[in-house]
Amino acid sequence: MKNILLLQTGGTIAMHIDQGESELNPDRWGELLCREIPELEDIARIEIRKVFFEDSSDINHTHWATLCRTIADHYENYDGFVVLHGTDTMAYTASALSFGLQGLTKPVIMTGSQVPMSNIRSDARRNLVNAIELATHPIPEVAVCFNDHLFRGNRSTKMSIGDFDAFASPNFPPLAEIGIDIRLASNLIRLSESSLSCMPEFSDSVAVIKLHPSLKPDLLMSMDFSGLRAVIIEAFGSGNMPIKGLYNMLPFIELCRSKNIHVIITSQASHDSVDLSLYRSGREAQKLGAIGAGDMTMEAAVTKSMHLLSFALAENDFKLQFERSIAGERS
Ligand code: ASN
Repeated sequence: MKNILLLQTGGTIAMHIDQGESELNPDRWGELLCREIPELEDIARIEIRKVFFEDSSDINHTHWATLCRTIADHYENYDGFVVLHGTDTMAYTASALSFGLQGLTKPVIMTGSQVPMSNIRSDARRNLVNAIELATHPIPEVAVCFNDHLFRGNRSTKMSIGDFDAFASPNFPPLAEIGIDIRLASNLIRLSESSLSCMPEFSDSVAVIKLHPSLKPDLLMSMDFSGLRAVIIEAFGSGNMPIKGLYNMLPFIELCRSKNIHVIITSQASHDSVDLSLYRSGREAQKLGAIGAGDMTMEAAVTKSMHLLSFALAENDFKLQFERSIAGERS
């Protein structure tokens, strides 16, 4: 029987409905789990560890670092890891872990739920049982298990607030589908030839700007640029932006570049890939040094920039690293 370490970080899956109120309750959680799902013991030998206990909106890069270190510290003693996490920022944490824990030879499966475990119609039980079962399989990746699907972590994104089918992986097929049997897409699962390398540092000098018609670049030009090392512009379509009159974004990109701030272009369309060569605005941005994010999710683009900025990379090396796949995050 495999040994699995279950890491608790908070989120709805850990909530307990008490007198009509949902509260994060770290102490009740372990007790509830053992009482309500005794059959977990038939799947694996499970040890539970509380790493922290947060609504996932309060999770930041320091929590990612703690998770990376916790997994690395216990790596030799377990066959797989399951991370219980709030759904709101799970895709960010999954992406961050994929960059912070490279060369994985064991599964790191993240899951959570839309409804607290103690609620009769909760999805927590199914997601947790599936995640633990998957952590016993040969899946040496950081992945998100939700509603009978397993997605590569750095390809996943939260799509729904109210649906049990809360996650999707718009530009990469699921790594597994869970029905009567578990169907692994073995041809898609990354195999590591190296050993684990834990890189828990992430820079927080990154900001995302979402374009919309009539967004005034003047507002952006007057912001405080100190402490900023990368700007991610969530542009339209294949990476397009206004380039005429009052709303021309190119002077803003030029200003960022003159301050050695990396400019990365992602898209508001989640399917398919940014291609800056397709239209004039993309080509102009590219000439100024903007980098296209390809088919990466926003979560992957943000965490990858934060990861790369933690190294003292030369300008061109940042671009080279950003444009290649480090952990299967882009095609
Ligand atoms: N607010 C919760 C969280 O992300 C949402 C959830 O887990 N379903 O922590």
